[in-house]
Amino acid sequence: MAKQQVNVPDIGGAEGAEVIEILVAVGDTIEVEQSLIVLESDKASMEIPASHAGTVAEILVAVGDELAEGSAILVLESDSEGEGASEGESANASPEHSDSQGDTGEEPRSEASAQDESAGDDGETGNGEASAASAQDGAQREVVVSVPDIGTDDAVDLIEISVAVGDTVAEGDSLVVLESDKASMEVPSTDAGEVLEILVKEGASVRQGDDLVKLKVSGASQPAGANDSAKDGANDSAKDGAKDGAKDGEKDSTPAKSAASAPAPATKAQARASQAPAAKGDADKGKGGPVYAGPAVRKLARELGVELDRVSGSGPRQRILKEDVQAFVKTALSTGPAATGGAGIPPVPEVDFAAFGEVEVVGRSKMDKVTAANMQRNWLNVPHVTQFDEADITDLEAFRKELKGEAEKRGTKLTPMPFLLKACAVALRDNPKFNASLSVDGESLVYKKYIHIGMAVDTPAGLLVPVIRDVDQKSLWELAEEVLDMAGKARDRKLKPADMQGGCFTISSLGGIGGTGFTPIVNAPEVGILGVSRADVKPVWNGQEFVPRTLMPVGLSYDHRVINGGDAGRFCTQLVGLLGDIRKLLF
Ligand code: CAO
Repeated sequence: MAKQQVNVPDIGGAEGAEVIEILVAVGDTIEVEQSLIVLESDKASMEIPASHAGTVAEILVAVGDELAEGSAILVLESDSEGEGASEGESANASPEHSDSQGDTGEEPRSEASAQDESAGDDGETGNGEASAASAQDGAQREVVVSVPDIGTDDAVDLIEISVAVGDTVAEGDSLVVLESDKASMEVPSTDAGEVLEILVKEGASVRQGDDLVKLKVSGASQPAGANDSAKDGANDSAKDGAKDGAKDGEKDSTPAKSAASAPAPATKAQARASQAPAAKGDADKGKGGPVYAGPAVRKLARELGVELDRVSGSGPRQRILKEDVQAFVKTALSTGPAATGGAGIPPVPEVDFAAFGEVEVVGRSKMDKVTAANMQRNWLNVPHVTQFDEADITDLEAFRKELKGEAEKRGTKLTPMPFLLKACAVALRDNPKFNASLSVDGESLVYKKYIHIGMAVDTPAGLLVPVIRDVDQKSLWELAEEVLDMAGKARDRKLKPADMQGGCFTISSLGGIGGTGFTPIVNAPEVGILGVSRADVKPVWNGQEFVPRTLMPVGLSYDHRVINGGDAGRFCTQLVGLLGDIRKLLF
């Protein structure tokens, strides 16, 4: 097993870039070029791809760490000979640093030869080597800043010009913002100076090397020493790349000279990198589309805890500007959580309904308002999943009908509800997670050793949920009586607060009303609720023929922080099995 440390490649001069996402875990098998982490500087975001295949043995960074070129990212383990460096050796992650020399088996190129080649290839302007061309030497000279290596030959949109003629810019200031369908990146100024001319229009399609902005720069052209050092950087990269490539046997797709280019997303890694937040934006389609925002805006939004898909952009193509993020925060602070719905959720706009016809405004009861608040709290706090099934209650219904006379004699009524309570009690006993609650800090589960089940009751005043205690210890007749009693008290508003406390699980039956299925909201801190719909006779294939069976639809909603799909599947399967053959309730 060869171990190899993967380091941050040339990130185009960014001095410190923050780890904003780690995309792999220890034990993951990594392909060449697979993204490992996402780095973000104040100018660009970048995914750092793997230069080698292997298994992640160790991750050496954490989200929030500041990394620079050469910082260790992770250790890869690989068993294929020659694929990686030998144990303990390190490699820069960027494919730019793996040279084709490895393929040919040639000696690594010397620093000089790498530099010479780049000069020869690119001519005077050093296209790709430096994105600025000096027009004139002397105390004042003109420099044209062009599109740097953006990692693609395709044209990209220029969506924002961040400067105006006459502006004074510092080296590194953003001049324009480019955006492809997946990425956005700022092109920084290569020099300090004054903007003489804007050579492009907003909305133009541009490619690497296209001229963007002409600057008047004070002072002589870059001193030889400075150039040298830039070249040295490039050569070091070339040298490292050649060396790594020789070891790695991988192909270089970009000349190593990119190290000397402007600090814009100059390397392939960077260009891809800027895809990271944009791709994220694509996923965040709260407003029904991708989020258009530059890295600096994304950084500001992260710092302020603002979800960009909730912010309306006032820039071109609804691009979100810094001012938009600031305005969003101001509004959220001034309107407060009641109006916004909390958690930064934008309020539903107020509509003058009377403008469309006659209306009547009726105040809501306290109970309605409390129920609404509870529903919203539970809906927002609990990640819900609902599992559906159908219970074949043909035999249960036959048995229930047989007992109708006896129920009357007892002065009670035997609906499906007591059977549901009994079946749920058995399923809760056998699947104790459903009878548990999550501690407030999320660190533990509280398993309840009692089985108290809430029963949603539809009353004229609103929804009430009395709790039937120790369901597992009560007979069907006792349960039938209690269902009637509690439902009656609820409708007569005679329930005491204690009657509605201590539930472990809830049943909401709309079977007497109708419907084929619904997704009930978990009554937190409970973790499960069973929604029961109206049973109906349906044809069921018994292996030879269709036979009429009475099927009762059930929907089990659960808190996915506590319950997994497998748990819910087992609970539901047992439940419908118990209702399908009530003899099993005896065990
Ligand atoms: N399929 C077919 N028929 C059903 C049935 C089902 N799943 N469940 C009940 N029935 C039948 C009953 O057998 C009864 O018929 P009979 O009088 O002929 O026997 C009839 O429907 C009415 O039953 P019921 O609703 O009065 O009694 P119940 O014990 O089934 O339910 C209670 C009691 C309190 C749960 C119910 O009255 C109720 O209030 N349900 C509404 C719950 C609710 O609002 N949930 C939503 C909460 S979230 O908004």
